[in-house]
Amino acid sequence: MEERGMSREAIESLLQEKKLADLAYHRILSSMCTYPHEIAVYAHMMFLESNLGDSGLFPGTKEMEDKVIQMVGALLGAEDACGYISTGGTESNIQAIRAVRNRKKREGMRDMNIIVPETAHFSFDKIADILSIDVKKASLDEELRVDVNSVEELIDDRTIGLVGIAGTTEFGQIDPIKELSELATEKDLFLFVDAAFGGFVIPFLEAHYDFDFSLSGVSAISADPHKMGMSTIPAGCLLFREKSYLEELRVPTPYLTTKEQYSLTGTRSGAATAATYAVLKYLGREGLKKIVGECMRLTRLLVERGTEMGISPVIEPVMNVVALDLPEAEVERVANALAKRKWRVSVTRKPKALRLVIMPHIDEETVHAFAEDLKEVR
Ligand code: 0PR
Repeated sequence: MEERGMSREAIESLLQEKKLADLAYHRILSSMCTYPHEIAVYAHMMFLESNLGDSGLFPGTKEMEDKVIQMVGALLGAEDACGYISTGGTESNIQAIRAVRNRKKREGMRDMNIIVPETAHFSFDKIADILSIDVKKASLDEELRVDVNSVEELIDDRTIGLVGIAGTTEFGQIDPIKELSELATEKDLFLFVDAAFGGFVIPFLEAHYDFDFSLSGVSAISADPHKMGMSTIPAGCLLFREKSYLEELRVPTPYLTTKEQYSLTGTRSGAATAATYAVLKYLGREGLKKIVGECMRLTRLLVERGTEMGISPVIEPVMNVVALDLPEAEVERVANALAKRKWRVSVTRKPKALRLVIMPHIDEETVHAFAEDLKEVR
């Protein structure tokens, strides 16, 4: 830091310069984030100083948090679910598994493991490290859903929980949560559904998928408002069916205005909570459904354009994620050639494919412009 501060104008121009270096979302097809809705931005700005880490000082924000948990719980099949607003999918994943780990540790269990699909987000590798548990990876079926037989084979007497993904990061696939729920019930295991991406998509799709608390074996769900919920970063929702699991995360906070805390972080943005509250209230289910509907229409359009040039998707898209099946040796070259044309795409691991996420910042013109460039560089 310099000894003397700079003028406001100088700072503004510095900020402008940095803003210009950042990419605008409109040609980004690799991200699960998007521009937050205008009403979310308005609410975020209004509650910038609000800290849910000491929520007794901000009872208005706390009320909004409780209301969001109730709204999202109802959306996901359990109006009386309990939980809190986290910083996003990674924190929610850590905390969901930490809750069951703590429960089992209290009961005297050691050397625990959980079983996740091979497609699980890399945050589960962090979980293995932070929580000192073994994270076993179950194999997939041909449609890139977790193979429930493989999950069952991996269960042993040290297994404390199963994880299913409703909206996989790379392929947007939904695991057979109903079968996992039955297995979890039969084996008396905790079942966590990572719906960080799918939580605000699946309820609004034309097809029906069982993936939420309406399945009695589902113990906890994560769904991120800062992905398809149109809110600001950082906003994730962690929900438990039973309060007793949330209680496993309780830490006494002697000198704060509240006696306890459940979150992983201490100081915690009330702004993103206000943003989430505002945008969910503003859009309602109808508004979210419209957004998802448009993303799905454009997803189908992109698949059509691909098919016209002889490129098919690895799986028929279930949600607004498309993985285009190019010859393995070609994928990186095509991704790089697209990058030269200012598109941002990503490449999946297994199978290797060109991954495109059709977020709400993508419009029809953009899909066509992208398809034309793809046709030229492939
Ligand atoms: N669970 C699933 C299924 C996810 O897809 C993700 C993130 C997480 C958990 C973790 O969520 P947080 O990143 O909120 O902690 N999925 C994207 C990914 O890692 C996130 C992302 C978003 C990546 C924007 C890039 C980007 O530009 O690919």
